[in-house]
Amino acid sequence: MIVSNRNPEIIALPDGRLRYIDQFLTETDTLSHTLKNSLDWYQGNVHLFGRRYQTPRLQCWYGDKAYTYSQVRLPPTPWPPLLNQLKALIEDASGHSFNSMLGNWYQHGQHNMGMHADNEPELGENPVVAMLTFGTARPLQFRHRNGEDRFTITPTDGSLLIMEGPTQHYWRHGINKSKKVTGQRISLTFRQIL
Ligand SMILES: [Mn+2]
Repeated sequence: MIVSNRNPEIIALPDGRLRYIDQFLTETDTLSHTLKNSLDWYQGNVHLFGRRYQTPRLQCWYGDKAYTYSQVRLPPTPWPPLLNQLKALIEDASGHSFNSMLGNWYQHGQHNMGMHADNEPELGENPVVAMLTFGTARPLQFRHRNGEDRFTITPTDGSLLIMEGPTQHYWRHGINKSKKVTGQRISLTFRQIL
């Protein structure tokens, strides 16, 4: 595993801050193949208005502490060595520490992620989320809670995107369905649970 770029592009949003590192990792084909085969992927459920729906993507979870996400409690799960290596690289590049990772696997264009903020209380005052992307680039939409400001970034294969500062207070983010997308995307989102 080789880090090829460490120079972040700093994106100052109103009430938010992103750092984006294009081509952070090389050899992404091998990595993404290993992640698909070795991580414990499952199709989760979300609870909305008293009903249960299948999550429109596969997920996996690794963490030192339990995490409650969309009203589902995820128990502590030990880290595979590869994830530990990736975590160390991201900690080094970002200057933040992480103790958990939520993975998302979008297998086709109908897999998506609704608009949300990663603002669960156990993520602390200003949650930091560091997102590694593998495979097909899909637009990540940001919408400010003021209903006016919008921003779109399309993280490419091997990139690292860090969301930090007050971003999760003021902005929601999500990935839309797309009829044009045929390839697959994996994102690994590292967090710190207090
Ligand atoms: Mn998120």
